[in-house]
Amino acid sequence: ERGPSFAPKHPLASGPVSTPPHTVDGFVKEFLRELNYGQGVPLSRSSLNDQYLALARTVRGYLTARWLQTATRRRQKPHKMVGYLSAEYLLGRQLDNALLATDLTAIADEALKQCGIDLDALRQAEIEPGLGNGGLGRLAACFIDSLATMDAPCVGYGLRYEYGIFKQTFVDGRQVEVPDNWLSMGGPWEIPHPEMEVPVHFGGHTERYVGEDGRERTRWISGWDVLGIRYNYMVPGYQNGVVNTLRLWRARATRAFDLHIFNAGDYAEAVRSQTFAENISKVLYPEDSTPQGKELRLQQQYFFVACSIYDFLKHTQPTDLDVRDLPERIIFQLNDTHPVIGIPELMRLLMDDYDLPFDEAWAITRQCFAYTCHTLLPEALEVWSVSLMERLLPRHMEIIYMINEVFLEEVREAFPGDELRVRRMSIIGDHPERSVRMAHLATVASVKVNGVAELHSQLLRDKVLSDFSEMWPEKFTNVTNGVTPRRFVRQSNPNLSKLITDTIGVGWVANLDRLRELEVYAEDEEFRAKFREVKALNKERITAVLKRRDGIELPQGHLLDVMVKRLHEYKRQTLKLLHMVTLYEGIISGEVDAATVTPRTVVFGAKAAPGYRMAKETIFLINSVAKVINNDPRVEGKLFIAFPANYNVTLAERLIPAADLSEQISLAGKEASGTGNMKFALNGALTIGTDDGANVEIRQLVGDDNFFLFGMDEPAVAELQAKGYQPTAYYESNERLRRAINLIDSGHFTDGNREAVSTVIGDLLYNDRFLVLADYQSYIDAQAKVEAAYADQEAWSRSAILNVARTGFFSSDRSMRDYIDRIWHIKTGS
Ligand code: HBZ
Repeated sequence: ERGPSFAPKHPLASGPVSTPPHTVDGFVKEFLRELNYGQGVPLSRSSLNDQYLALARTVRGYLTARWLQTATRRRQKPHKMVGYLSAEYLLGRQLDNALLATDLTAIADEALKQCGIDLDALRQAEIEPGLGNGGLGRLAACFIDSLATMDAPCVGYGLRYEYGIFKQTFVDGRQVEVPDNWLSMGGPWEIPHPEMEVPVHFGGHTERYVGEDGRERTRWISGWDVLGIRYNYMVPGYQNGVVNTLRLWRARATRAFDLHIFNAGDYAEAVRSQTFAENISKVLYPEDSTPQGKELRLQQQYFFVACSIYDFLKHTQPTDLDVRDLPERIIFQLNDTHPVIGIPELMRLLMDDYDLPFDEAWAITRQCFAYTCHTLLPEALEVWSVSLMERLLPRHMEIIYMINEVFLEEVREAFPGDELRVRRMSIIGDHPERSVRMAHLATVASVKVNGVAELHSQLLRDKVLSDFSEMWPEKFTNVTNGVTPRRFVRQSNPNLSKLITDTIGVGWVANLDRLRELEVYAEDEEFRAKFREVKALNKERITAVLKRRDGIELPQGHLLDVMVKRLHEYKRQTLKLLHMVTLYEGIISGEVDAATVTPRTVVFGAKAAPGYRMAKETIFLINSVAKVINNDPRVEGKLFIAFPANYNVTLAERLIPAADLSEQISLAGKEASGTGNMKFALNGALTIGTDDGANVEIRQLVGDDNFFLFGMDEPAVAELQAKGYQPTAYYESNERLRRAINLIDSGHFTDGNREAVSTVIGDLLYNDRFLVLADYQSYIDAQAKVEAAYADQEAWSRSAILNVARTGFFSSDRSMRDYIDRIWHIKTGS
């Protein structure tokens, strides 16, 4: 292996290459070169995939020059950097983003035209890398985009799953998962480094030994090892010449792994054990809550974190660094608890490899991590059984015990005589089995702990981690989430982007506060008309997409009402469904004249975790209700439900810009933040929402007149639950609710099959953990207000424009500014 740097004689050896020419001619040449020499085909014989791969490679070439330049500049003057540790990056398609970042869209379009190729066709050939479940993974992708745009020194670290989030299909209305083989057509955006292997150890045991200096030390004799292979992805800043790195790890078997089996002559067994090692980076776990405590998942977590920390220490930091200065060089941001095993891993390296005593290693480690929590659901807090930890990572388990011991001493000192508190706060829990509470470990070791919206951070302080916030109030902080305006406005909504740029100039894309300048135009009739034209064009675009992609024929001229997010009871897709059934029941019972109904199309997009029974039953129910409502002539085409399968980033980019109404209807106190809510508001949809997560801040910013608030707030929820919630009481006292539920229960939507809906209906009536029935009437009333407001198109447009103008705060650039100033303390720019 050639080391990371050597000293060649050639004058160009260390200099950064130059960017290929920014001209149509130059682009054509680069493209044909990739096609001919990269793909090995002449243009006249090339397939669509050949052309896509050649185009991707061409654009990547433009990025690479900037990437090398950025790395060289950073090496010359190393500053403290961020290691963003995340098990998920839900990146979405790369091509458009890379074209926009390099300002090559128009050039590429013209160059391809000269070759007789349609850029749009190639765009559609890209399979999106779906290396995440939902909000948490997409947030990581937005954050690294912003950090590159702000020229902040950051490496994103994660896993290169061979299979990302499953592809959702519907068979007879039920979700069927298909593996997402996203690399099957080639991975033009990644640069593998198979020669730079990182050894990662598992299993075995630890032993004490006495070093030459007479001091007792510990070593870990592992039971089996795998290798981490580095895959680099480029993360371009927006038209600023900066390209950062996303480094994803793939597991490969060691040679030693199977050699002795080979020698024993069992070839098949040798190959099987290789598969075992490589399984670690095989597939993304599709659960986005209720962690199952699966061994492979812990292997994944340790694997990517061990590779990442090793990579930083060996390759990224200046070679002359003294590990005692580590806190001036790096801050590792923990994206939820998934990378928290990195804390004992750094301790292990400092103690066992760098020979520091525990106290010194602990003092350093406690300055190198910060933790973001993304949930409030108690069942979502990760724990690992001590027995599994002892078997898989015995040295780490010892270190966790040591950490816990000194930590609990601190607790006893701060709260003498309060042994109940000591037990509550312990990193080791006893029930239902001895286990490691990863959120406690993260909180103890981190410089800062943050929630992802004001309300969420407050509830973390007051409820989930209250003992910790009493002990360390200054450790707790909030950073409200954000979304990247490059992907979610500039790229996904070109019509609105043009209108904005024509009105206030170009600067808003990297400075979203400037959207404020649009506020005055809310009063401008001509501007409002143009704004409506944009919405209409975007509705045409999504109509074409759904027709091509799903064979769905969207009715025209409807209010477009969108609820897209993971399927979860707390998010309450059933509440939206009850609303639609109520409208429908009103018509077929003859109570409401269909002619008077506001034409409304609801689009659902939602994947259910494959093992989440209630979520899957809800999907079936939505599809069942859709089929009946969409085909009942009594509705006169006024109501329509579309549920395109496989909602993903690519579909989001088309759907969100077309929406009139954004559904953010989780039970108050359950949705940590939400980020879809921000994307809708920024694209000029009005929100109907509860006082939950970042909805609270959206409403404060856009104003009550431009937001449809409904439902109980968090204290009211807590109160109702404390006094004992009875869903049947709501069912019995509310006639419209009763009629809607009865209609579903009668089998009306399931060909008379009542059994098919009993899981959802039974839960609503006799359990209803997320108070759907309690918020039903308030929701129905708010929807009536939506209809009244929509009837006045001028007023609606005014509100929609104000939503755009007042939500620049939700740029992930602002989130990153907050992390940089209040948590990381790093410098941006060189
Ligand atoms: O993180 C989401 C929150 O539910 C949402 O409110 C917030 O806006 C977003 C970003 O902060 N949480 C997730 O998306 N969580 C996961 O995807 C997840 C994945 C694997 C797990 C647990 C959670 O093991």
